[in-house]
Amino acid sequence: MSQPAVPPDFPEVVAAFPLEGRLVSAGPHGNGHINETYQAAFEASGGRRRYVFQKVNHHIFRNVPALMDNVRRVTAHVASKVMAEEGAAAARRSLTLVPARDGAAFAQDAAGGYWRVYDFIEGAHTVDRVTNEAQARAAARAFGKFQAQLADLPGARLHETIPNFHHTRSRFETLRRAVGDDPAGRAGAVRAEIGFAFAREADADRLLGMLGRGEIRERVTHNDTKINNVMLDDATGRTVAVIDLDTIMPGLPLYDFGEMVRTSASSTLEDDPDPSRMHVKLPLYRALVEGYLGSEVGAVLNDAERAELGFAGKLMTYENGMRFLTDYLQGDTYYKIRHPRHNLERCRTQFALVRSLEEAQDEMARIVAETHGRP
Ligand code: ADP
Ligand code: GN1
Ligand code: MG
Repeated sequence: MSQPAVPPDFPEVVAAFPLEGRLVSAGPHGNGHINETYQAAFEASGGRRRYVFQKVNHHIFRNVPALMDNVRRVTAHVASKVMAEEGAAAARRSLTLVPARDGAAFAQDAAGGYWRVYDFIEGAHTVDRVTNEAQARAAARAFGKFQAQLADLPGARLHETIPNFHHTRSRFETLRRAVGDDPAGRAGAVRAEIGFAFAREADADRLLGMLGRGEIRERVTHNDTKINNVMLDDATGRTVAVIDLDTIMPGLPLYDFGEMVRTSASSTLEDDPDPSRMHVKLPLYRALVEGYLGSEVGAVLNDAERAELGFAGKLMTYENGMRFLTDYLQGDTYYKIRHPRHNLERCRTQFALVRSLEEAQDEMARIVAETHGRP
């Protein structure tokens, strides 16, 4: 197999960071939808060492210096907590930023692109789909613990790296505008999906209403708790570190839990082209509830938040389905796609999961009540 590509200006990017040794290999890495991720290996006197180079998508993240300020604060805070708990073994339990030669948390290339470097977390991997209950429980425990670690983050309110990121009313209005403008001429062919989204408009306001009434509160949240944003140990399968910190900002814990349900209690991949294969798997849902409420965040959540753990999965799946549909209508400007119907297929599979979650609401409520759902 030939060496996979890196951008032509990669050597200049590498030179902006004080890394020891000679670059011996580099290539694309991971499976994210947003950033460009590469791994690079260096040969130095002390041996071989790998790093992750990421070009942050600044069309999506409009203020990268602010984003990197969040990342710097969050990685330092989490590292100090993990260090206090685990000592030297903590090195791979959180992302470690490598500052650029000028001390900044990122470097810019000649075209104005933003690059950052993390230590490579060795001996670990990510999965795009949960395959067993132990994995779901462990991922939920890791994300729950991570949220609890951020509960006492010192300093000012974090920057909103994408304004209104999980503001479902705003996501709904963006979809409505895309349907009206129809810039790619695709709306006529997706009336069923548009109708599905519009029929659930009231759901868009449910958590926002609770927030407005003070029943639930804003906290520091991860906001992208997809299963492939937690690294798992190659040997034991245990969770190693929560990654992908770009959307850490003020949010609702229910967004994080809902995103776990969407990606970790579902029967197939997010972009399975056959929506009939997609449904909620209740044993995985139970494992998520147990892992999440059994983690340190269990002591942080109030009763109103617990009561919405069933709805949260539906809301985030609905939101993601709307976002994929919006991107399809807008001509595929946001997510990386591999073929022209990719976003539409993702939308259909998400909406199939919404339907399945609706059918399972009572049972999910029972599972929450049976677990640690009551104080
Ligand atoms: P995106 O926002 O595009 O999803 P991520 O930060 O999640 O970007 O990175 C993409 C993938 O790269 C991850 O799913 C993971 O497999 C891998 N990855 C990211 N950071 C590291 C790291 N520090 N060590 C090893 N692998 C990593
Ligand atoms: C994106 O970056 P990645 O692939 O982890 C997206 C999430 C979506 C997800 C859908 C910044 O996540 O919000 O839920 O795709 N991230 C951003 O797979 O938009
Ligand atoms: Mg990711």
